[in-house]
Amino acid sequence: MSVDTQSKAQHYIDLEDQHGAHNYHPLPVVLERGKGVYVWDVDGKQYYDFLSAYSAVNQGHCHPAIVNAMNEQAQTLTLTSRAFHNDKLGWYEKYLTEYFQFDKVLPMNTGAEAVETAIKIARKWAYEKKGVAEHEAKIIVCENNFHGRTTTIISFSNDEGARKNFGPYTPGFIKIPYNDTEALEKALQEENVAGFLIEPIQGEAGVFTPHDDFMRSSRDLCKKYHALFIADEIQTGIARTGGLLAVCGDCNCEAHCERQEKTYARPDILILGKALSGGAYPVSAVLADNEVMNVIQPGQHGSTFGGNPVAAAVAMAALEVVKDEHLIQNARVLGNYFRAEINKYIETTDTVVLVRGKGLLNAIVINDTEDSKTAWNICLRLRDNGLLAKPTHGNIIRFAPPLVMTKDQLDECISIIIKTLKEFE
Ligand code: IF1
Repeated sequence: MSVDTQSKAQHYIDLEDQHGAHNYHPLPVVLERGKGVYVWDVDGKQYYDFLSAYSAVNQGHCHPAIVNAMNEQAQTLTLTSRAFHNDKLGWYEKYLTEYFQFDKVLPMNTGAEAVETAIKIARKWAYEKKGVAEHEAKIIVCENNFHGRTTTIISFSNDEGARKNFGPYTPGFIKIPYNDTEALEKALQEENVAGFLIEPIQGEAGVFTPHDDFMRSSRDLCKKYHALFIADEIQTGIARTGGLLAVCGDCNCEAHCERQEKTYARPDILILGKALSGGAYPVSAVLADNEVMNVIQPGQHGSTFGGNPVAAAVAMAALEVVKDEHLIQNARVLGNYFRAEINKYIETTDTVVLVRGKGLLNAIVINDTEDSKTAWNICLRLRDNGLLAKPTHGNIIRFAPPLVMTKDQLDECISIIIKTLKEFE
């Protein structure tokens, strides 16, 4: 990097620093363009994107089908609010509910809003269908969860940074250890439980992957105790983990199928976001069957932008891409290959302890303490070597490239990653 170009990137970083709230600590790289699995910085340097905007860009950057759908709709009708009908929403709702096999959808914009929506639906269901006493409904959640940043959601976080000094906190949540069926059953035996809210893989916790049948046994236990099984698939859903959803288990079909009956931990409430738009636009959704969704009646929930025509057009295009380009299979095959290759390297070194994940949502654990700067320093070096990834803790790096990657591209990425890790041996 010459002095000149260094100052160009620095200019943008300084602008953010001076005029933006300091609520983030980004890797020092300033991006101006993206295409497929690549992004380019303001100096024209090309990188592989190994974060995919936290799994929002599963379909790759600026996918032409998604961008075209967005452009076309943006020139026709952008927003009506839900005070009036529009000619896209119904088609989108039909498309989405058929795609994921639920009776109904409630459209929102961001992930946190969709999680809030699911919590509200679950509580209302508990009062009106389960007979829980007013104001007593409880929702079971897991330790080290990440479900967003609203005041209610951070109320049941145990991340100090996300939570501290934002109280008073919303009551009504029971926390259990992740991946602990016994603790779940015990919690479900408490009175007034409305549901169990879970990430099928904990992203922020370091791509923590539960044992194989944790989802199925959670679903079965929820059924047994008449509580709603609520899956936050905002990050894990839409092909990322090598299934249509992570709760699909071992089935990698493009749509719901018979085989899936054997492996699918079907949620009572399914929460989607991020890749629902391929990263082009904030689109989230909550899906459920009539028995649950019908507790919401006019005036009880909504959003100005939720279900707007641009969102509807973009989401349909984004989900078509998932099918057309076989992203589920690609994520599964490349994910298995990625972990196998990284494992081969791990056998030769003490630098990396393990690789874990599912499909193309993976992380490596570096042989250092959680409060070290090693993962950050490795990410800086990866950047220099042309690959962008982000630490989730001091010693964990998440690897989640767009799912439109080819095997040849992934091979190049694996060599960049191993070459970089070797610099830290
Ligand atoms: C940030 C993490 C990822 C999510 C799940 C809901 C939401 C998210 C499972 C909320 C959002 C993002 C938000 C992002 C960081 C990021 C993240 F590291 F913090 F945990 F992806 F792993 N449920 N996750 O992962 O969705 O309201 O943001 O649309 O900067 O906070 P949102």
